[in-house]
Amino acid sequence: MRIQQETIHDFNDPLRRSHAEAFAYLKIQLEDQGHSTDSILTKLMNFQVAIPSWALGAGGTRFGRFSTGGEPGNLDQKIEDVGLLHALTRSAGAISLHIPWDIPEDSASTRQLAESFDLVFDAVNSNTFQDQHSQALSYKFGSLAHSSQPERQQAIDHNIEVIRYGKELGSQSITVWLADGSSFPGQLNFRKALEHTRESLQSIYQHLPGDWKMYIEYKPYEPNFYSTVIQDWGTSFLLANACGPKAFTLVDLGHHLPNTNIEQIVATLMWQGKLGGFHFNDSKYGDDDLTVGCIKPYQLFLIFNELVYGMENNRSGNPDLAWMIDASHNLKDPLEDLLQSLEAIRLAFAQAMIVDRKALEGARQANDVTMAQEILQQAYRTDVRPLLREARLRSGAALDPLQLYRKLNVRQQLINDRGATTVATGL
Ligand SMILES: [Mn+2]
Repeated sequence: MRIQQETIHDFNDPLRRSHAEAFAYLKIQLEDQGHSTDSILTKLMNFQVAIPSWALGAGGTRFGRFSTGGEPGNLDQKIEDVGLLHALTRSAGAISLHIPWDIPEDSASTRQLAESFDLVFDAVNSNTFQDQHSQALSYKFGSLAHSSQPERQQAIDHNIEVIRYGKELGSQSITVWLADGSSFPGQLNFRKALEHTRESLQSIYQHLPGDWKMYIEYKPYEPNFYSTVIQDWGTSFLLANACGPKAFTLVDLGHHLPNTNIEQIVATLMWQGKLGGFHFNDSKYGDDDLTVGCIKPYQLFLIFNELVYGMENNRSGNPDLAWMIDASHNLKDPLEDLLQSLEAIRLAFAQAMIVDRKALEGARQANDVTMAQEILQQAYRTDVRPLLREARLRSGAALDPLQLYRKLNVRQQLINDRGATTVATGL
């Protein structure tokens, strides 16, 4: 299914007048505060968030799985779904694949299909957290950190294969997330496991093309419950440094213990030029994979506040960040959920861009704690949705993507085309 530009135009028409009023009001407010709305809009229009192939179906990572119907059953259909999101929002211009779930049969035609939706391939993701039918050795007790060399080598070879597929598709980065760890005290020699991981990552790094990056993700627990080899940002940072200048830490919002100060982690990594990418989701308790911004929108704003500061004060050469939504859950239509996540991410980004940074630094220098808090909350409490709508209007997207999605009965059309019981591959 493809959404035509004309459909979007017709949908926007009756909404234009009230949008124009709201935008004009906000524009005056922002310009009186010294902001250039055009520059904010340009940044918003350029801000693209990758959609992972595994977020397009109902999640299967927890206990049960309840299909929404019309789920994509192959790689082409996954690309089509991201194409829908991108047509509606013009802000989801990339797809992130998971190998072996998304091995392209014919890379050239897969690339062509993506291009026809104006999509590029974001980071490719390796998978050594589950066994595949065809593999010789099991990852039950680890992969890159495994106590025995043949298992480690198999996992290294898999990652090299993932890079090869990524090259064929025009991707320029690989994300490594390891489930390796232990569930019981005594099970693992911590030091050996970390040394093995470092050596394995270094072997993969040797196969990284010159213009590629490697992102090393961390997670404190799950699926292992006693220890995870790459448990936190510090361990990831240490490994990225051991690999070299093309390796970076990747922050996944859900991969922290409760109440961790994630914005401070962002500031530290950007100071060191080692923050590579970001996975968005939200959570109440752990790695809940909930819609971005649905539980802790203020935290998301505080994180973006550091990201924007880091990007504006990039003295250590932090690379452009890879942005991706990493969520997958059971209840909502996955495409609607992703539309909500995209909106929440862009909202936090826009709010962070209107923080009065000069006044904030002044308040900090004067130790005016009250005013520092006020300045942040002033930005957070500004309704910046007209900015998001204006950015969409200027880039040819729908003023209200979710409303148009429902109006077009997209899910029902997908069910008609693909059936009610399809299962997104790999989940
Ligand atoms: Mn992730």
